[in-house]
Amino acid sequence: MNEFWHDAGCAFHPVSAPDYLPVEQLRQLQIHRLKAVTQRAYDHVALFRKRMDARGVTPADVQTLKDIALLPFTVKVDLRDTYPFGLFASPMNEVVRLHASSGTTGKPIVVAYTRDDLRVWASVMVRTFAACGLDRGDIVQNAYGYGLFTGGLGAHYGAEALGATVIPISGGNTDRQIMIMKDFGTTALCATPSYFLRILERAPQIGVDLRELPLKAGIFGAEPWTDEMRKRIEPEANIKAYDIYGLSEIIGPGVGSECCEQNCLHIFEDHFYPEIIDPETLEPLPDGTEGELVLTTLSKQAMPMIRYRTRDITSLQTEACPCGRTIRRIRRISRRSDDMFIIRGVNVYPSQIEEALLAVEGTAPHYQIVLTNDGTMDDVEVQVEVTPEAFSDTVGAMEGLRRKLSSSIERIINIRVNLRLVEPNTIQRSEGKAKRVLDLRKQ
Ligand code: DLL
Repeated sequence: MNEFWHDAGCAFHPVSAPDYLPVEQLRQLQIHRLKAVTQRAYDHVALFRKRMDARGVTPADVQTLKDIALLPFTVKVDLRDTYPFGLFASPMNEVVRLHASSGTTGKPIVVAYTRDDLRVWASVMVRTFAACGLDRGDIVQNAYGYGLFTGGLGAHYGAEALGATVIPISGGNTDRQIMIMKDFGTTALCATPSYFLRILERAPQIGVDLRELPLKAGIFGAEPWTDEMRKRIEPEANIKAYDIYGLSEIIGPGVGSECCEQNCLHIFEDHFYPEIIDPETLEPLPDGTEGELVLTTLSKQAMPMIRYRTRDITSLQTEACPCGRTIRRIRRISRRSDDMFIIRGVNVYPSQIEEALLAVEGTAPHYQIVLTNDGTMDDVEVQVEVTPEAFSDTVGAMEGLRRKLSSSIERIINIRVNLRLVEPNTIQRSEGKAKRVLDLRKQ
């Protein structure tokens, strides 16, 4: 049992000092850094300079934080168009690391780090782990994939810098994950929430009860997951499941994290300046209003990102968090503006389906949304696994469950979808990011 655990929780940890800066001081720091990063991007990145020139804006026009609205946006396509190194602001002999994120099509996007960038990355990951109540003495099993994906090395160096003991196991090989968790006394697991579901499902099959292990915390991110999912996971594993957020273009994991309140994610805004915009009009939205998260890296050297449109939908919460951190929070990201699909004219997000399914007892948290088109109209089928207990019920009971699920979805999205109950273990399990939507319309 980890002796530090009980004192951790929301207690102030020295490594997290920047989380608690007086707001005025934080704003001063941000404006100072915003001016510097704008100048750096203007001086060293052709695409950015061209866009600023086209708008008739110079770095000297940025004098207050509000002036950020003068700056042009950056989007994912810009990274593709300048593949591989076109957005770098540092010479190659200062770039010490590259990562890449495989997009849905063609070439990946490439991101770069100087030595200082790596220091910042480790520091925001240290703050992430501290916010989730971890400290030296914790044994952190890192099941995020190592490699070009930022999850593995990002979490690795952060946990090490915190002084925790890191097990660099990477994703996959579930039986070995469980054995190590048990034998090494893992106290925290870093993984995608969908991979943790796989671990959760496998453990009893090999005779391990996760609730009896020293495991106390799950540091889950890299994909959307709902509060309903958390309600399922926490009691089943007897852990606290924390949501952490980040994206390769900005740094990787370490952009934001929940604290022990588990209510919205603090953004490490001394390094990543958040704005919320209307994705249609591109106008900034007031705090509390839902819109697209736009991030500007305030300290990145190798690859500064100015007003990067994340496509992630959330809102900024400005009320003080009871944990005492002064950095602002965002609501959990339930959806991306580009993962929406339209059925019979209605906009639907996968997270709405997840919320509806998990609100009903008798289902396993494994589902898939299949989109088809018969030549005239789009259709959707939601496939959900039932628990082995529910599966052995009578036909009548199964039909009752199907109807319950169907109306639970209808209550949330206002239309009826085809709902198919499938046998336990038929939906593919993920070792990284889950693919919830199977879109067969394009074939
Ligand atoms: O997924 C970085 C990461 C690794 C974050 C490990 C957290 C933990 P990318 O592969 O570039 O980077 O994917 C970034 O994943 O724009 C979101 O759409 C989604 N995402 C990441 N974290 C969350 C989260 C990493 N907590 C994209 N909730 C982002 C919802 C998330 N979506």
